[in-house]
Amino acid sequence: MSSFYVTTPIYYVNAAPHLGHAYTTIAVDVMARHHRQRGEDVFFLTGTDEHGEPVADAAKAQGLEPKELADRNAERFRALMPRLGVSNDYFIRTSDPRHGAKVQEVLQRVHDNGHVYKGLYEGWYCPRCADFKVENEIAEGNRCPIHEIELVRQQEENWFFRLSTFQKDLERLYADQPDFVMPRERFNEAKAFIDSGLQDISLSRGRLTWGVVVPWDPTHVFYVWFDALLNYYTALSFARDGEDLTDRFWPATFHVIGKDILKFHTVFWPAMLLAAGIPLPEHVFVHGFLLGADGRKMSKSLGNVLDPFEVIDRYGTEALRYYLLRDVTFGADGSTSFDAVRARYEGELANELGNLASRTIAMITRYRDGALPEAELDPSIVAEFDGLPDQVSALMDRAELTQALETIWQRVRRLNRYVEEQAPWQLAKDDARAGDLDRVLRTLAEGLRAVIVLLSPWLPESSVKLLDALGTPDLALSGAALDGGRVQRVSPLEPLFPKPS
Ligand code: ME8
Repeated sequence: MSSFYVTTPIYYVNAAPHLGHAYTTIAVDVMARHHRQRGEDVFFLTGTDEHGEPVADAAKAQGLEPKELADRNAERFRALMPRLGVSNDYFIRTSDPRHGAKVQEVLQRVHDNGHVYKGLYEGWYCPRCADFKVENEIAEGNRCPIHEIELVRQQEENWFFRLSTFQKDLERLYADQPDFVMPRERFNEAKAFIDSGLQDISLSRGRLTWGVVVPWDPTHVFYVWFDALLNYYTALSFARDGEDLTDRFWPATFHVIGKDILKFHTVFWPAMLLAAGIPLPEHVFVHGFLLGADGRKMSKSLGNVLDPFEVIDRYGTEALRYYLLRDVTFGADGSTSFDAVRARYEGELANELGNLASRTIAMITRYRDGALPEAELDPSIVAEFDGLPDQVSALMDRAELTQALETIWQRVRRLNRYVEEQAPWQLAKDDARAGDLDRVLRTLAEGLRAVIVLLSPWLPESSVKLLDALGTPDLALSGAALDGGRVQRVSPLEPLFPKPS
């Protein structure tokens, strides 16, 4: 059985979860569920990034110890997962001592392999990113381009990682593996960063105590980014009691991240793994940014933030899952708004999919007492569904989640047009056309079954309800082919996407 290991970034516990966190996590959940449908051995990891300056500073501002703030906010992230319908296999917290011990073990190896030295660092530092910025990353007015705060000039004696010695290795990686970073635009961005010449980077911080202690120099803690990146690797060694999953799932198949943390995942991370002698992940998929309704960066002060909990309360979890991956092409930036959620919910989930499901079940119930007679499927629809599961899988293999959803949705629309073209209510009036009605009803039932199996990663709850009503609970992707003969008897179905009260 092939394995599929997929991760989200681990989120900073300096603030509460927001739409951006929900977005990446839902996307990864869709990928994990799709690969489970393919019968693969799947592991889906998410969690929280708890060390370092961003968290220490936020705790201090609130008069808390960093661990207190971390405990409080990690719980909020953990509680978010079931609310989003997310099926993660483990939730890692980097304050877990088992993570710390493994980080020490791996970075000690990097040290022993000769990739570490002590030196003096001076540069422009963003405390919110926990990142020293290189020249082309400094915005006007000496500001952080992400947080828009003024950068701080910092100088300190640090342990350094010899990133520069991996220049050739990374160039070769990018030459040999054009799908190491996806989509292409992000690959080019990462490659340009490498081509501009790599400089050694700080591996430890001397001023900070909230972190994993450097084993060969206990006056330092590791720079939070290396501690954080290593979560993807360390989690496998302790996620299951008494079992080490590393051999089963490493290397990771996909790290999915936002474009704000590209450099860490596409440059620092592979170099660090090479230095430790650990195999590299297969792909890093970099998605874009969700923006406010006005197309500007979401910000509380601009009042343009879409609140995921408001969406869930009004339209349900699946509306949020569907909307985010439908309205904003996964990989690109896109604006978000409550009105746009409403439009997708009413126009597509309720009127297209919900209607198709309720009409199909109602007609089979009314005209055939709920029992579906044997009949050949309509060849025109069979042709349009031909190869569909493979097409969807191919798109999902490249994390093209929006295109995959669109490919399935075209069939939802096709089936609705089929109802209009065939007008089963007319056929039902004419006994001589009973065979035609059987064919239309069977084609609709099987088409509906196929689309909902394919849609189940996006709409996990609705698909269970609908497949239950069709009497065919199997979610396996192999069953999404339209070869007929599965649905035998339908049972009543509550509206899948009711009008919110
Ligand atoms: O960077 N649009 O954590 P973080 C889309 N701890 N996605 C967004 C977003 C937006 N407006 N805002 C946030 C960190 N995200 C580090 C990561 S990984 C080893 C350590 C998502 O809490 C997106 O996935 O700032 C982004 O990369 C991530 O949240 C940053 O989360």
